[in-house]
Amino acid sequence: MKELRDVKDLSMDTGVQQMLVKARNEGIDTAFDRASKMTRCGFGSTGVCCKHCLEGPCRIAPGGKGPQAGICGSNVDTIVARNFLVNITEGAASHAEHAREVAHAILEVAEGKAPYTIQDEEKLKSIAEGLGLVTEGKNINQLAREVAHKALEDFQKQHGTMNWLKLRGQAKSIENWEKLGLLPVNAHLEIAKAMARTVMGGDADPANLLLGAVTMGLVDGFAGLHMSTDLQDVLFGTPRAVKAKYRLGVIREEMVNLSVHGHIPLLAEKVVEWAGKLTDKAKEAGAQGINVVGVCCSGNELLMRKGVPVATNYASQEMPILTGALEAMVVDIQCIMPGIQTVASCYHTEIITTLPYAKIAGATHVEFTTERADEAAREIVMRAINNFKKRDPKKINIPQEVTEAYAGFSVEQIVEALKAVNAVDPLKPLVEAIANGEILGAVALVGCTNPRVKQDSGNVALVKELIKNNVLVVATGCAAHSLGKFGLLSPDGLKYAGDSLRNILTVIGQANGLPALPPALHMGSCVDNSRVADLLTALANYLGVAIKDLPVAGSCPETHHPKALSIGTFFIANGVDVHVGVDPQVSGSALVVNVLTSDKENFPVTTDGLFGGKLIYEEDPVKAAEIILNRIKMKRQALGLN
Ligand code: CUV
Repeated sequence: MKELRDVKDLSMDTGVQQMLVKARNEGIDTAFDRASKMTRCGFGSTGVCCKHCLEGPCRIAPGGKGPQAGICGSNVDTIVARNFLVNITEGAASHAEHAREVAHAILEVAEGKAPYTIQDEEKLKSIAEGLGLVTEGKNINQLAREVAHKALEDFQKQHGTMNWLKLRGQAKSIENWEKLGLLPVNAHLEIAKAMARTVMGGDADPANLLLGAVTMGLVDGFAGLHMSTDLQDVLFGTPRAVKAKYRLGVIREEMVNLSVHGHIPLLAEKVVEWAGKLTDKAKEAGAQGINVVGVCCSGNELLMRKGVPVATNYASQEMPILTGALEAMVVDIQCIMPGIQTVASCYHTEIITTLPYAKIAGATHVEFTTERADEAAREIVMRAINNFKKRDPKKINIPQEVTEAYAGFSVEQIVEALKAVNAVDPLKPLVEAIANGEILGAVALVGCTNPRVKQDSGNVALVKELIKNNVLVVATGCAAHSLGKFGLLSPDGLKYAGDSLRNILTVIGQANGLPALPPALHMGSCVDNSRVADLLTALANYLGVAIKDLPVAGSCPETHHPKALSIGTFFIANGVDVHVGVDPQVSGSALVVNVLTSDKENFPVTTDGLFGGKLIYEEDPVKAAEIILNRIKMKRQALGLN
């Protein structure tokens, strides 16, 4: 049995460390300790294990030792490329399903069948116009219905190109994808096709499989990220800057604590609404009120629109339960560790699953559909209230640290903030600062935390290095939580920034009545990486260039999920370099590694050559920052900037 690691090596977050000690004292297993005990499979981690038929599993040993082809004759390049495409398809399918749920909800709202009200009519109108719909003379529900139908077409149509790709893609990127024959028709068709091409006896050309991965990245980007964000903004409002709190200290002993975990805000928003309505019941139970806290991307959705505090991010999702003061954790889809139920079974916490295709054995299931959103949310909150009396006071131990952070930086909010500096031409100050080098470039910090690596350390170290070099940082997902916990979503974090970046963010902040803008702007959940793409599209269009020409990059130092690979592929398809700090499990094939990571001068066919962006794999965050900075400088030079 492998040794457990010192808790100081598991997370930067002292509250998480405190809970890990508690877990060990109580004999409770957590993801961090399971990660220490788990040996990585040498074949699986390099992508060379093929399990696509019953002749195998076959695996190709590295270094030319042993068989160099599977029983069917697949070589290592085909096996690795095929596994990569399968991974990306899983990621894209997750986001497409998320978007489809929201599109379906909008249709029901428009038909008066679901208890939500459309919050951003202006955005609805602009989306409708972008989709080529006639808006004049139509009321909001009519428009919402037509937009929902256009969205659902992206899961049904048999010809042409996905509507959302034409709505949100940058023209120069679309031109390139069309030339390469990569445009997706509809999300479900492409996902089914990817499953069919990765089956035994299907596609056996590694280069072709990798191009299939790019199409899947486009499915994720448009029928996942963009569609989700657009329709969620319509339904729940477009985020505006908010101030909120981070870390386990947001859990309050005197309150009924209910955490919301997962991804789709349809559930999360309703839980917040009902928590507000049932305060009296909580008081009857002896609590002072109801405290909803966020975990992972549901946490981000609620933070961005409502300023709901965030308890923790992915790797430490079991820790809120270990405080002994969490009455319930309600979940929907994605990134939910089944391990939460094992921990909860040692406490009074009730885990509540809500969707028929994402249950956990042992958990309570309260089926959530949009039609019965109110009944379900009421039941969930009442369950939390009823659990308050079941607490064991001896087990309560809540870490006290809390940090303050700003979030809510939608593109609309960023543009509005810039208008305070230049009302007529808001992007001008930003573009000028990039042009004269005051801002070197921009990087989106995205993705997760991973129990195998010290939580938050890669995300924080990389961003400190970038802002020191005057790179503007935007952030999403659990990576943004890392920054929030360590002061980088607060103006105080500017002490780590280079002089010229600090000056610019101070000027913009002060024009908006704040001491300064934070060094990293929190743009939302993982699907809100669409906001990053929108910002890049706006900048590229302003300059009349392609996104691939911009001095920008994406970075994902601590990911764990295939979704990160599909989102990354979407950005690479747009010509944006994407760094990952965790092994993408393709190293078994030199061909695949070269296509994805080599510069265009160094290999005949690369994503760098086809799209202008490449994958960068580097585990050390400081070295990764250096590579990113060099690529940014290279792109600046190509634009004639120094
Ligand atoms: Ni979708 S994908 S751990 S919740 S960011 Fe969080 Fe974000 Fe990664 Fe999951």
